[in-house]
Parts: sequence; structure tokens; C-alpha cells
Amino acid sequence: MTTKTAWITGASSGFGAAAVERFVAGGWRVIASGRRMERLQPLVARHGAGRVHAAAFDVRDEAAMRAAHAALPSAFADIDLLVNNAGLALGTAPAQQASLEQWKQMIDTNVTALVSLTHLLLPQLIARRGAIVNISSIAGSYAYRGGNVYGGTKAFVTQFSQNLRTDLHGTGVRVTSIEPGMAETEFTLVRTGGDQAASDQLYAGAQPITATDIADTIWWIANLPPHLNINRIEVMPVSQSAAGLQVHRN
Ligand code: NDP
Ligand code: 8X3
Repeated sequence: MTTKTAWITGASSGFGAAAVERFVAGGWRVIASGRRMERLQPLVARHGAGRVHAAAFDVRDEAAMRAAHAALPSAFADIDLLVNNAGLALGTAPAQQASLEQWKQMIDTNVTALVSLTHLLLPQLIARRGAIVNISSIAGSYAYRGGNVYGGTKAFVTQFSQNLRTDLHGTGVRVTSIEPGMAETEFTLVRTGGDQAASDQLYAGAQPITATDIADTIWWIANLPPHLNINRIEVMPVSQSAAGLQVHRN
């Protein structure tokens, strides 16, 4: 069987790092990208340069993204799967108190960079009848206080995924939007600007989704028979569910 290649963004932590482990264990080659080379290099050391290629760059830097693509070793050049996972939430304040800079960073990372990498890889994904897995969020479907722009970016990811599917009709390329709920990774540490206590408090006693749970979901989707496409999948921990609407009274 020929060895397949996945490009997993956000591979230095959380879902992405767990997905690297899952795909390497399953016999795939993986391009692991993220800003922190010190987190990517150990993946290469552990699995070997023939199995994992580390590409350290900021996804918001389109020139760096193109350079990383152009510099792929020949063994990693034929990409079968793009996992658009790199992303972040910044801040929990309501819109009227939020930072515009943080809003722009979320849009640049979660939306602009995601479409840029997708656009760059589409020709070869079509040529190889490959697949795209976009990591969206339940925040794109359920409003919550402080979700403002983060939820907006994820609603974009979900809808972009569905529109991609429509445009790619007949090409054999599969597209999936995965929409996880509360998962324990570095996500809340990043969101709160490094507040470990706030992160610990959010997850305490809740048995959240783990990074491995989402890595297994990506693996399952990528390895389904080629005539099947999971369009969207929403995953929550049993401990999380939707709550009702709010009413303001004078
Ligand atoms: P982590 O913070 O653990 O991982 C985020 C990853 O994104 C890191 O590898 C980080 O790498 C990368 N990243 C962030 N900004 C950039 C950038 N500018 N350039 C390159 N890479 C970047 O969080 P998760 O694993 O939880 O998050 C992964 C995805 O899952 C995100 O899109 C998130 O929105 C989504 N998600 C998370 C949920 C959760 O509850 N945890 C639930 C639903 C969706 P580095 O810092 O090295 O650049
Ligand atoms: C992360 C899930 O509910 O914290 O996307 O926004 S949530």
C-alpha cells in the first residue's frame, strides 16, 4: 500500500499534536506545522525525518506559508489530506469590551490563513482525490457570552467547508467540518493570556473531550471508504449541552 501524506496545521499542541501521533501510528507521513519549532522538532526526533516533516511558520504570513510549501522534501510533496486545525480564541469579554487587535488576530488565523492554505493546496488535492478536514467549533453554531468574533470565525469555517464540498462536486475530494465542544488542550490557556487557574477551573470535574478523542475522529473520517463523506460532525463531552435563551426585563 502506498504511504499517504497529511498536512496538519497547529501540530505543536492539542488536537494537532495528537493527530500527528495518530496518523504516524497509522503509517502516514505527516507535515507538522505551527509557529513553535521547539514543539515540532521532537516529533521529527521521535518518528524520524522520513515520517514527520516539521514546518515552522506563522499561518498569517502568506509568504512564509508558500515558502514552506515550496520547500517540502519530495517524499512529502504529494499531499492527500489537509487538516486545517491551527486556530485560537482570544479573550472572553463581551463585544463592547473586547480588543479589536484580538478580533483581527482571530480572523487572520482562523479564517484568512485557513482559506489561504486551502487555496494553495486545492490543485494537488484535486489531482490526488484527497480530503480536507477543517476544525470548526460548536462556537460557530451556539452563541455564548464572549463568543463574539471567535464564534463568527468558526461559523465561517463550517459554511466554507459546506460550500467547498459543493464546488468540489465530482472531483472526488472529500470535505468535513468537525465541530468540537469543550476540549482540554492549551486552548483556554491561550484564550485567557496564560491564566492556568482559569483553564484548570473550566475543565475541573467536567471530563472534557481530549485531544486524542478529536485525533481519533479525524483519523476515522480520513480512513472511511472513498465513496463516503462526513459533511459535518458535532462532538461534545457528555457533561456539556446547550442551555436556553436569555431575557432582559426592565
Ligand atoms: P491549542 O492551543 O492546544 O493548539 C492550537 C494550535 O494552533 C497550536 O499548535 C498553535 O501553534 C497553532 N496556531 C495558533 N496560531 C497560529 C499561527 N498564527 N500560526 C501557526 N499556528 C498557529 O488548541 P486546540 O488544539 O484546542 O485547538 C485546535 C483547533 O481546535 C483550533 O482551531 C480551535 O479553535 C479548535 N477548537 C478547540 C476546542 C477546544 O475546546 N479546545 C473546541 C473546538 C474547536 P503555535 O502556537 O506553535 O503556533
Ligand atoms: C472551543 C469550544 O465552547 O469554548 O471552540 O468555544 S468553546
